[in-house]
Amino acid sequence: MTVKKYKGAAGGWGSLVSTGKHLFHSENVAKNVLNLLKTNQDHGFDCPGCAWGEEKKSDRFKFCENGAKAVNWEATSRRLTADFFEQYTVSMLRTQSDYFLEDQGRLSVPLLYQADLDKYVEVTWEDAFKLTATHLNALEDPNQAEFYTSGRASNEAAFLYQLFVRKFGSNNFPDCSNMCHEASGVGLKKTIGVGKGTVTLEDFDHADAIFVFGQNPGTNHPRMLHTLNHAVNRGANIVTFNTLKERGLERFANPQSPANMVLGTSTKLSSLYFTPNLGGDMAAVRGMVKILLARHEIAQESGQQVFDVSFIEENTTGLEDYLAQVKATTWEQIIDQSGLSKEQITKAADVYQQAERVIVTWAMGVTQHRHSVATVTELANLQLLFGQIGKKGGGVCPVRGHSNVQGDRTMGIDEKPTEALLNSIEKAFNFTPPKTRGHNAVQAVEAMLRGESKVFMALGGNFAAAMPDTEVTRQAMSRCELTVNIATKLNRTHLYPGKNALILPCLGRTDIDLQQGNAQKITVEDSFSMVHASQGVVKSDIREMRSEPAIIAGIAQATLGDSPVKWLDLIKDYDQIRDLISQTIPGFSNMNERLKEPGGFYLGNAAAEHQWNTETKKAQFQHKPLPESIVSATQRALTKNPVFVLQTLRSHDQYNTTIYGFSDRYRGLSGDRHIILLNESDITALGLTSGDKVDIEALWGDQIVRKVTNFTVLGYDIPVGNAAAYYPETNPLVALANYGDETFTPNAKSIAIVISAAKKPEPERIV
Ligand SMILES: Nc1nc2c(c(=O)[nH]1)N[C@H]1C(S)=C(S)[C@@H](COP(=O)(O)OP(=O)(O)OC[C@H]3O[C@@H](n4cnc5c(=O)[nH]c(N)nc54)[C@H](O)[C@@H]3O)O[C@H]1N2
Ligand SMILES: Nc1nc2c(c(=O)[nH]1)N[C@H]1C(S)=C(S)[C@@H](COP(=O)(O)OP(=O)(O)OC[C@H]3O[C@@H](n4cnc5c(=O)[nH]c(N)nc54)[C@H](O)[C@@H]3O)O[C@H]1N2
Ligand SMILES: [Mo]
Repeated sequence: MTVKKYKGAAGGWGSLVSTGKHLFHSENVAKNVLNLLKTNQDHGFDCPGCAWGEEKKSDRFKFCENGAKAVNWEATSRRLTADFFEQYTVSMLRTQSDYFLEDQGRLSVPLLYQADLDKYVEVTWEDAFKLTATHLNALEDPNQAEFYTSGRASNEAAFLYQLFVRKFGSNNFPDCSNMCHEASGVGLKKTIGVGKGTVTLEDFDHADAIFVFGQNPGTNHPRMLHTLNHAVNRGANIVTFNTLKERGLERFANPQSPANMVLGTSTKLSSLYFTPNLGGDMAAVRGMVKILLARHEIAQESGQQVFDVSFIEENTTGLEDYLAQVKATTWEQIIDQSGLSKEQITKAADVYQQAERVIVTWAMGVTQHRHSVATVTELANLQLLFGQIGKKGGGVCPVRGHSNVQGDRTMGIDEKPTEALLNSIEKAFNFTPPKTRGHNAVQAVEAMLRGESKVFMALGGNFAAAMPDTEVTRQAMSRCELTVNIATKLNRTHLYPGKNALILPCLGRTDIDLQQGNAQKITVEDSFSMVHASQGVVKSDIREMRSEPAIIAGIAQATLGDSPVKWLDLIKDYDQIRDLISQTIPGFSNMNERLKEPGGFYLGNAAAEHQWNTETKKAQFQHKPLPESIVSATQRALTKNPVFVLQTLRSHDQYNTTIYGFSDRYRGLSGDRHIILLNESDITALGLTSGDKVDIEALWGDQIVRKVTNFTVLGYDIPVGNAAAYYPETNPLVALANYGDETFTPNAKSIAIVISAAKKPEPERIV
């Protein structure tokens, strides 16, 4: 395998050709073309790809290449039935790749694990619900069950789920958000009082500069490239901080622009592109603030100002402590940790200062480090100094992952619910929900490992593959008395059943959801707090599949009876669920009526209106020192060999744990996912050559050896000392206890590792 530089721009013909290939693969071409045309249209379904918002202007694409993959993989005509398990035991399936599991098509009948046969067999829905209810009701304490949610679940499904779990008596809501943007929520809440982004999509039309940190939109939020492209065409500056030179952030060709497509032209997106060390963003931003502070102090001498002093005075607290912290941070620390020079940081500060309106966006490159909350608050501090929060064309924008992960939280999927939420549930449903904090994803695994939690239920997702410390997580799952997975496709989690296990096949976004003969819509919330309806268009061969709300209602009815609501009546018409949401969740009053507005409705953002929902009722500057180092001295002391910092990231051909193929097109990589990217000089220093096989071992400091073997090392444009490899293959390297301060988010982007020549050829790969 080699690295070929991708010469095209992101988007362009490459993405159209690829979209066509994926349409073909799903064996459903006609239907899928229909699907694409209805994705994110007013009467179609919300793209299950990502949480970027919808452009209102009709000249803009409503779907992207990777949205197309997500749609087509879901809308495949292949069906997995119980016959499949006549050929395979669960143990046999463990030796198959994730790609193989996914490729078996949609789950179409409820399945029950039979431990003696090591197989799943068909079961009726009624028996599946009964078995679940029996296990749940047999627990000594409701907190002995874990209720996971992955961010594709609709608002309606999530609302019912949390109501069921709270009435059952627990706040154990491990959530994919715990592995994702938790730090954004925690950091923003502390600083500006709202744990969500403050901008709308329209703000991007007014920004003078957009700073993009730790994010690969070309692959993960392709519709964002269109927004950035429009901003550049207006003359806005894009400044990127990314450890890798991501093609999508360098150049973009709009597949819908005749000039771009016929003439082969493209737009240069980032006017400045910096490649900091992994975990170096906080230091880089601290450096920018240090420069801007010095300029502010000089300006003040002549009665001028660089910071927005009146905004700061009116709206904030904590400025002095923060500026003292900035002054205490040395340039030596800043340069060493960021890996950027003072000149580079000065250039970034220049663009920032010259822009009247600035948006700062970020994703996993910021949120999956130990000091992620501190990095998020540093970004928010910067924006506060210049009064950017709430300004038209300015603000903070954590770009969410799953298409409804933000909405699920809004609906109450939260292991640490607010008083206000619990009070309104009590008022609306006349029972007292549990007040004690529940388990997040890491705590859920720990509780299952200890044997304390005995039931694991998942509303979507692929917990056993997405979570760190793969072996440990799988052991935890296997120890359960019952595991229940509500899913569209077979995945690795299903291969680690508890003593009893169910797989319950559900409808996806693209499918028509008929209840009482009427097609139902569901709703989702995007990264910009816009809530809109989504309605499936595919009249599939749905066999025994049921909708997520119907499955939750079935389980709830079997477990709790008609309490606190008549579950089965509710799902006859989802308007009724929405009426309950209107009664319970702030911002959703009159929901059914407001959904009729084209494009849905805006939930609003208090911080953007300068209402600060913090303890002091002001925006609060935070004042954290930089982390001492990214790899601790104790970790370094564990080896005499060179230590690298590894990030685990997504290829262009995957959706989280779903692997579509083996081409990481924009990075010029294809054929194999078991690779590790290193700077060419680091490869030489290790006595290796690009293309050699290596073993990778994590440095954590407990007794467990965390190792992956036989990866191909490849020379790449990456800063010295940094490494990159794909997730989920490298999840065995992340210790369960290696999580962020204040978040419990696994540190998937800063894993201390050592690399050595491979010891022996590996037997066949499992994942
Ligand atoms: N097609 C597709 N779309 C998706 C997904 C998918 O898997 N496939 N997943 C969805 C989900 S759940 C999420 S959360 C998002 C994820 O969206 P991203 O956050 O874009 O996903 P990652 O692949 O983890 O990419 C991290 C990016 O940050 C950079 N980076 C890593 N560490 C650092 C750092 O310390 N500093 C800086 N400056 N840069 C760094 C990496 O080089 C990479 O470009 O995408 C969503 N959309
Ligand atoms: N090392 C490392 N680990 C990571 C990350 C990383 O960057 N590095 N990223 C983390 C992040 S950001 C996230 S969000 C998590 C993702 O963690 P998850 O959300 O748990 O994982 P997914 O791969 O998105 O889940 C895919 C499965 O969801 C099911 N599914 C798909 N659509 C639907 C649907 O409509 N309904 C239902 N019920 N099921 C459906 C299918 O069975 C499919 O196999 O992984 C995290 N883990
Ligand atoms: Mo995510």
